[in-house]
Amino acid sequence: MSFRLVKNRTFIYASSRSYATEISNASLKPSPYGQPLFQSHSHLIKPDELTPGIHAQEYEDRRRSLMNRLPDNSLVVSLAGTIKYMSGKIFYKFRQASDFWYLTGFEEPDSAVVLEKNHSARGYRMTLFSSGSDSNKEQWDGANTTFADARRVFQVDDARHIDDFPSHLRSVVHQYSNVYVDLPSSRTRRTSRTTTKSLLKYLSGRSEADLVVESLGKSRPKPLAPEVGRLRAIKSASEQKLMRMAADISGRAHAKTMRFTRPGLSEAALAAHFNYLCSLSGAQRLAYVPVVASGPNALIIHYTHNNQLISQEELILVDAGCEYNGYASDITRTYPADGTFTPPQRDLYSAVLAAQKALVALCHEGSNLTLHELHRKSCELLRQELLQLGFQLHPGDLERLYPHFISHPIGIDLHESDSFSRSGSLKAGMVVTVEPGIYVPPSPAFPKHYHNLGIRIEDEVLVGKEHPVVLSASAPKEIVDVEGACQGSLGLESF
Ligand SMILES: [Mn+2]
Repeated sequence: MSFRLVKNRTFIYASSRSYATEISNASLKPSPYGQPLFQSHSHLIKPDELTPGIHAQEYEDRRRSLMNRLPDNSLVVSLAGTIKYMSGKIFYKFRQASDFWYLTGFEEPDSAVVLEKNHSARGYRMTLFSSGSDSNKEQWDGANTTFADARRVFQVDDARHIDDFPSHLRSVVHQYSNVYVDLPSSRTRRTSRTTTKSLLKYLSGRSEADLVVESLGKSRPKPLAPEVGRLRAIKSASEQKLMRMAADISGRAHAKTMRFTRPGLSEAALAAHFNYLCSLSGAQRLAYVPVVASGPNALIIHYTHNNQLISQEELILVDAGCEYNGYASDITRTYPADGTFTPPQRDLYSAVLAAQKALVALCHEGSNLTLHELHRKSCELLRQELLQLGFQLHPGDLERLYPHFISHPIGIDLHESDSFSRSGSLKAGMVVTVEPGIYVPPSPAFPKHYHNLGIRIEDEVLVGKEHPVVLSASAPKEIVDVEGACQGSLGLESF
């Protein structure tokens, strides 16, 4: 039966171009490219796409929008990520720096791009610096993008070796009165004072660095992140599609992890199961270290030890999401370990759920809300719900029960908040989380039957003109659906 099917498919494809593609793919192992391209990975990338789901033209549009917004005489420098090491020479799987990736789609470490605003038809000149091909290195790590491919595939005006970066910068920087660059340590540790010298040490590790420091120093660089952040805040149609897919993969993994859960298992087993399901669906990694908190562990907001055992009648709080084709997802669900909420668990869950749904409904442009206002609403709603459950709320009590913020923007980064103002109104095309929670410490100030319950419900919401779209809808949220998923009655076979 299966043999016949394969033969039929071969017959159908034989007269089409896709068959030829399949044949040529087979001969492209190992891939001669530095990252997946249609020619080598047609199962991941369509012909016009530069990275899965995003066309080369969209990358061009992003750069153009950035350069159009900047004043004349502007120079933009964006730096790729570097490989991080776990210990000695043992490296972590590489993830590209977010802004660099947003502007280029280029996935190799130790690279940089320089965009010089000019009066050409394109409006700017793009120079990409990378490691280029190196046959010695290739035997160990596989191919890098050649400079010819950088010009052809990534549409750069000039492709050069990263070693030429400092001298190039030095030769052009004095021509520009506005230089936009983010210094590496400002991306990782915002509190530390960064110097231009550390940037160049990082970039080149060469003695001529000091000369370039002088050049940059005179031009007083401005931060690039807020400029790119403004563009990244509004998601394009293709970004929305990728984010929906990321949230859908994570949502279904939540549903299946509910089904997988039973008392006696470890929190780590649940985390592993979630991770496995996301990987199986094509996610490249988890977007963050997941929280799998059983019982009172849920009172620790960022509980990531995930190393205890699940007991009967406990709630499990899972805050987990995958990264898919460059976009993060972020979902929290809280559910009963043995499949049925106890009455106090059900009451507290219903309270958080009612508030969460009311807040989600506000996430459209028409309500003209800022994130600060959404947070104030969440405090009001949760206060009302808690009073109805018999809580006596004295000053400071609500902050104790609900100690975190309601929302953050999400996209390429899990928290796209660094350059996002909580005082700006929600605009169509933004994606934000809505994540109220209640965490009841075992204090005589609060009703005893709610002690040690921690509940958070978090969805990802695409802000619309007139209504919100919940991207994480595949994760069960209503009590009947959560209990159904835990007990195995929710269409999980469709995973
Ligand atoms: Mn979140």
